[in-house]
Amino acid sequence: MAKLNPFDLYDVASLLSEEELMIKDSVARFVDERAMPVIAKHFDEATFPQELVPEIAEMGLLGSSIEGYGCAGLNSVSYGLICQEMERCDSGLRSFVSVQSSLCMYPIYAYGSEEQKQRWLPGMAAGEIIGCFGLTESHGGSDPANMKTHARRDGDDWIVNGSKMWITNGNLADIAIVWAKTEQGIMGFVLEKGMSGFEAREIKSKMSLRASVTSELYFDNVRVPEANRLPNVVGLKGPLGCLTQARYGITWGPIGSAIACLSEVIDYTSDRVLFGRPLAANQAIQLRLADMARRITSAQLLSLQLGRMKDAGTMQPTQVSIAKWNNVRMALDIARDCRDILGGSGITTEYHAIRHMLNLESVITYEGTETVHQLVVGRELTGINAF
Ligand code: TGC
Ligand code: FAD
Repeated sequence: MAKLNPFDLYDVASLLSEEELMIKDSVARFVDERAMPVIAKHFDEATFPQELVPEIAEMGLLGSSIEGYGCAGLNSVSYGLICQEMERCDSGLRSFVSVQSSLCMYPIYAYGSEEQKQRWLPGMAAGEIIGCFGLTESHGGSDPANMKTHARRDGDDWIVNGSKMWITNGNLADIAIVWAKTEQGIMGFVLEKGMSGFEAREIKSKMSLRASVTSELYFDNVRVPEANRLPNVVGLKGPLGCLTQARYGITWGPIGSAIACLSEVIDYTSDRVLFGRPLAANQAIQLRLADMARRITSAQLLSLQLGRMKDAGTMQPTQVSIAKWNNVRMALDIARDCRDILGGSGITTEYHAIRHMLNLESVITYEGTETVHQLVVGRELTGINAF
């Protein structure tokens, strides 16, 4: 019998098209050759690896699902594989791609005017214009309907006041997609760096997502032209529609983190000799490794089927919630367990596990906390809204 691939026990690769495999392999090569060598240093120094952005853009990884406007027009499974390979390196790298693609380019593409698409999307695909997405506010991210940020019409402009919290890419961004209450309902505005009264302040002392920029955004009477309002959506379904896109990608990303951690401990436990035999020869260790592989396999199948449903146009938000909940929980548990198996070595960033473990503490919170996704599923099952 052929030896199985420990990181693809159900041969999910055989369910991918040639194009999907090619994309996965080329992103994997980029990650191994260019991103892996620098990531621990960036995490230690709490810096985002901005030097990688031109190559990420060159490979067509920004807004990869969009047709036209300089974008690659790939399918959803390919986008998922991009997220998986990026997060095999670091959640921060995947976050950058998620935010730019699903939270900034997607709303311009889905809710913007033709002029807005022409104005921003090609530069964003090229990595020359960086975006951020401002929905969360400090008084409660799980309940965005309760936002305080508001916009008031003033002639041909809008006046935006308020603030946003925990915004990925905030201090890197040239534009911010900001969701604000208006008299007509929640609307999306494209704020530009340098607009008077618009300020980003980086959040320091993070123990998680250290290789990613996270910021607070402040709006003090920011005058925003009507031409910068996304005209084709009103209501919470606007931002939530973007979250569905990003959460879909996030179901794939943590599979990458989990594979990185498992791969590392398979090597480590094979080499490390304790009590006269390799650590991997102990039943207690093999049980743990087997459990990790079982959970990774389930997650791979869940995300692949989700991607196929997305490409077929049948995917529903509740299905995304199940996979986001399952796959992030899977990866967080695996990263924590791998950290333990590495013993003392597991506490430094020389090994991947603790970095992934700390990152996944954010991933389980952002894009809907684990509880939010559980309650979405509960609502589907019972028909009762428990929020
Ligand atoms: P609810 O009444 O359920 O819905 C309001 C309207 O929105 C529609 N809708 C959705 N549309 C698309 N996708 C979804 N997932 C949707 N969920 C709901 C819904 O049909 C309705 O439309 P309409 O036409 O009837 O008005 O809203 P609710 O206020 O009860 O909220 C439900 C809840 C709690 C699930 C929602 O508020 C929620 O998801 N909260 C969590 C917020 C969240 O995830 N924030 C993430 C911020 S961004 C981020 O974290 C980026 S991290 C990026 C990175 O670095 O990778
Ligand atoms: P809260 O909503 O205050 O939740 C606190 C706790 O209460 C959680 O455990 C939650 O599960 C629980 N809870 C909430 N409601 C209920 C309920 N009804 N029943 C039971 N328990 C409940 N946001 C953006 O808009 N853009 C970004 O780019 C972005 N990037 C981020 C990057 C990082 C690194 C982090 C950490 C966050 C980011 N966020 C971003 C914000 C993120 O989406 C929020 O942190 C998240 O939605 C949770 O909101 P909160 O932190 O205010 O927690």
